Parts: sequence; C-alpha cells; structure tokens
Amino acid sequence: MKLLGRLSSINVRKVAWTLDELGIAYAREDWGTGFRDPRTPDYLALNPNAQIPTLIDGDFTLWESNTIIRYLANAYGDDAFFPADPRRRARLEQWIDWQATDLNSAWRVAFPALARGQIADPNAVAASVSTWNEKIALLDAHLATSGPYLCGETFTLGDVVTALSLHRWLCTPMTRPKLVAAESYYARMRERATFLPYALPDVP
Ligand SMILES: N[C@@H](CCC(=O)N[C@@H](CS)C(=O)NCC(=O)O)C(=O)O
Repeated sequence: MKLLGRLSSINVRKVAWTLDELGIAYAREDWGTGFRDPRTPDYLALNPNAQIPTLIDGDFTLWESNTIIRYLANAYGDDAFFPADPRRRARLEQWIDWQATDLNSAWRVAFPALARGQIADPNAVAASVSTWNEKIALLDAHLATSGPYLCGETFTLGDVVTALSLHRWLCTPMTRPKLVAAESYYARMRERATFLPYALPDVP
C-alpha cells in the first residue's frame, strides 16, 4: 500500500489516520506544495487532478480523499468502524459527504485568508467565516445528542473526517461562537492516540 501526499494536507491526513486505525502498513511519499510536483506526467497518470492524496493498493489506484477512506474502511475495516447496516452506513456517509461539499465550501475563502494570509476581499472573508460558523453550529447541535462519537457509541470513519474538520475550525484565527458539544467532542478525539500525529497545522 502506498499513499502519495504531504501530511500538511488535511485530505492526506484523513487517509493516513484511516490507514493507522485499520492497522494497515503503508509507505508514504511527499507530493504536493513544497515537495514533488503532482503536475508531472507520471503523477497525472495516477491522478489527473494533479492533487493529493492518491492511494495505490497493489494494482488499484484511487483519488478523492473521502472515496479513498470509504474504500479502505469497506475493504479492510470491521462493522464497528464502517457499519454494513444500510441506515447506519448512510448516516455516517451523510456526514462524510456533507464535509466534502457543504462544510468545505464554507471555509474556502476564510481559511486561506486567515490561516495563510492570502489576499481576499474582507467582505467575502467575513461572509465565509459566518457560513463556516453556521455549519459548525449545525454539527454542534448534532454532537450534543449523538453520543460520545459522531454516530453513537463507537468510533467510526465519520469521526476521522469530523475531528480533522473541527481541528481546522478551532485552529483558524477568527471569531467563533462557543460551541460546547463540538469542543468537548474535539477534546475527546484528542484523547485518541491515533489522532495526535494528525492534529497538525493545516495547509489547504
Ligand atoms: N477533493 C479532493 C481535494 C484534494 C485537494 O484539494 N488537495 C490539495 C491539498 S489539501 C492539493 O492537492 N493541493 C495542491 C498541492 O499540494 O500541490 C480530495 O478530497 O481528495
């Protein structure tokens, strides 16, 4: 098994953490900003998006981080980590898809501006902060009743994506509402030894 991508990327960390949770041995190569250029023909043959991460599992190559982690959990995980029951699985996938779509869209202007100092229209940054906070408030309301984890009593694939997303939200210098359930969930996730190597500063 091989993972291509730098660990400063949240999307690479999702995959690395999932591999660790599943106890899968793998090699990782640093690709992406500051490392090897994913716009080279060899890399583009594996991932035509010129983005990281890319996973190579024997003769099978896959890109798109949330698809990669679903594949790994499906192929190598147990029922607790990625339930086979259609409704339990759909509930978990609902949050994974929400992260890739609604939540990621919300921080798209605010995060690079506030965490990385990229030039942006201040009104657009304020609007992005506001939407980002609204999305996390929605997650907070869910976490207030979901149990210790995103989907109940056990740690699942959904927690990998959620904990890393909350890490980004909490580490970005901006005005945030006090969201008790989200913050106590995040603190609980930090007690998990497998999370700590990936609770790193974010680079988009
Ligand atoms: N939808 C893709 C997004 C991947 C993505 O945006 N990757 C960023 C890093 S987080 C990237 O490739 N950046 C360019 C680079 O580092 O060269 C996924 O989830 O895998």
